[in-house]
Amino acid sequence: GDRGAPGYRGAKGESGLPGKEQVEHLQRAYLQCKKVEIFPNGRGVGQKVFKSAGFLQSSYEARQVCTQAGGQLPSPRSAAENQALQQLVHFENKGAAFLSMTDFWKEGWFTYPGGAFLVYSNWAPGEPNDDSGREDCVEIMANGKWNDVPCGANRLVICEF
Ligand code: 293
Ligand code: CA
Repeated sequence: GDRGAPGYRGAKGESGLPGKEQVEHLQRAYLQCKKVEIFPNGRGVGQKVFKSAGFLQSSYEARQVCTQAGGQLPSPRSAAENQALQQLVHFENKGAAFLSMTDFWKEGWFTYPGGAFLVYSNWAPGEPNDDSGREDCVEIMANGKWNDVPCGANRLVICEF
C-alpha cells in the first residue's frame, strides 16, 4: 500500500496478516459504525441488529421490504433478543410489529422462514388463538408479548440483519 496515504496504519507483519494497529483501527471503526447505525431506531443484540422502517405494512409487503434490504423479518430466538425488539416497538410508538414466523404450513405449528420450529416463544395468554380461523402471522406488542394476527393486517415493519 501507499505509506503516504491518509489512514495508513502501519505495515502488515511478516506473516502477511494485518498488524495489531490495523486490527485495532478496524475495531474502532466498526464500533463507531455500529453506534451510528443503531441510533435512534435500531437495537443491537449479540451479532443481530433490529431496525425499524418506521412505517406500517401487511406481512407480505413487510417481508419484501426486509428481504430487499438484505435482511428478513425478525425472529427473536431468546429473551434477550425479544427484549431488544420490545424496546424498539415500545419507543417507536406505532403499535405492534410483525415477526417472521407463520403457521401456513400447518395450523398451530409456527415455523421460521426456513421451515424450522420455534426454539423460543413469548405468546400472550390465550395466544395463538387463530381468531376467526384467519390468523397465520405473528405480531410482537409493546409489552413484548406475541399474538397471532391476519397476515393482511398492517403492522410496524422492523427488519433483522
Ligand atoms: C379475540 C379474543 C381476544 C384476543 C384477540 C386476538 C386477535 O378477539 O382476547 O385478544 O382474539 O387474539 O388476534
Ligand atoms: Ca390472535
